[in-house]
Amino acid sequence: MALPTKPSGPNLGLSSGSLNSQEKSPGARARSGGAGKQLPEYKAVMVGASGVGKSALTIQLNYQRFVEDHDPTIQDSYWKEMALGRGGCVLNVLDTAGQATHRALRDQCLAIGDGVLGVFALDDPSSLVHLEQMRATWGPHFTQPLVLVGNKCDLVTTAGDAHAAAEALAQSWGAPFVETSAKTRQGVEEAFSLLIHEIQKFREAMAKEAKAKPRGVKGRRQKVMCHCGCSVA
Ligand SMILES: Nc1nc2c(ncn2[C@@H]2O[C@H](COP(=O)(O)OP(=O)(O)OP(=O)(O)O)[C@@H](O)[C@H]2O)c(=O)[nH]1
Ligand SMILES: [Mg+2]
Repeated sequence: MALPTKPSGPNLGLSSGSLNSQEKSPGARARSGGAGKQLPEYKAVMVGASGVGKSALTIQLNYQRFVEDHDPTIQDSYWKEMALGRGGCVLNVLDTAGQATHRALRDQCLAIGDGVLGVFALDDPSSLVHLEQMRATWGPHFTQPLVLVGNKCDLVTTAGDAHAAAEALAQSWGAPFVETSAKTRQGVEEAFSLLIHEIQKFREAMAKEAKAKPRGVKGRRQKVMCHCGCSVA
C-alpha cells in the first residue's frame, strides 16, 4: 500500500512507523493534556492470511480511508490515541505479514504484543482455516486476549458458512467475534476498541490473580513461544 512509510527491518513498534495527525511520536505519545499525564499504551498485533485486509483495517482506523491496492506487508507500526470510556489510551498497531516467509517477524510481534486481532475475510472461508492453523502454532502458552475479525463484510450479502464457522471458532477460543469492512468502515473502531477492552479485562484479572497468590509464587506466563520451540517471552 502506498500510504504509510515502512520500516525496512524488524521495527517492533519501538520507533515511529507511520505517523499522522492523530498519532504521536513514540517519545510524546504517552503524554496527554499538556499536564504530563501518562496514558496507558496497548500493543495490538494484526495477524491473518495474506490479503484478508489487515493493512486496510489499520489504515482505515488511522487515516479514515480505504486503500484499494494489495501491497503485501513485511511489517508496519502505527500509533493512535484512542478515546475510551472516561480516559484515553495510546494504541500501537503492529501490522504483520500474512505471507509465510515473514513468519519469524510475526512471531516477534506476537511476543511483544498485548493482544491480537485475528483477521480473516468473510468472502474467503479458507482464510478462516488459515487463521485457525496459525493460531495452533502459537502453542499452549499463548494466553493473550484475542478478537476474531471477519473482514470484507461489504462483499457478503447473507450470513453464510464462514459466519457460522467463525462464531463457533470464536466460542472455542473464548474470544469475541466482530464483522468489519475496511471499505465502508463498518465495525472498524469497534474491533480495535473491543481488543483494548479485552486487554484491560485481562490485565485486571492478572493483577487480581497476582494479589491472591502468596509472595514468591510467579503468575501465569503471558507471552508466546517462538515457532522453533524456544522461549521468546
Ligand atoms: N471490498 C473490500 N476489500 C477489502 C477490504 N479490506 C481489504 N480489502 C482489499 O483486499 C486487498 C488486500 O488488503 P490488505 O489490507 O493489503 O491485506 P493484508 O491482510 O494486509 O495482506 P498482507 O499484507 O499480504 O498480509 C486489497 O486490495 C484491499 O483493498 C474490505 O473490507 N472490503
Ligand atoms: Mg498488509
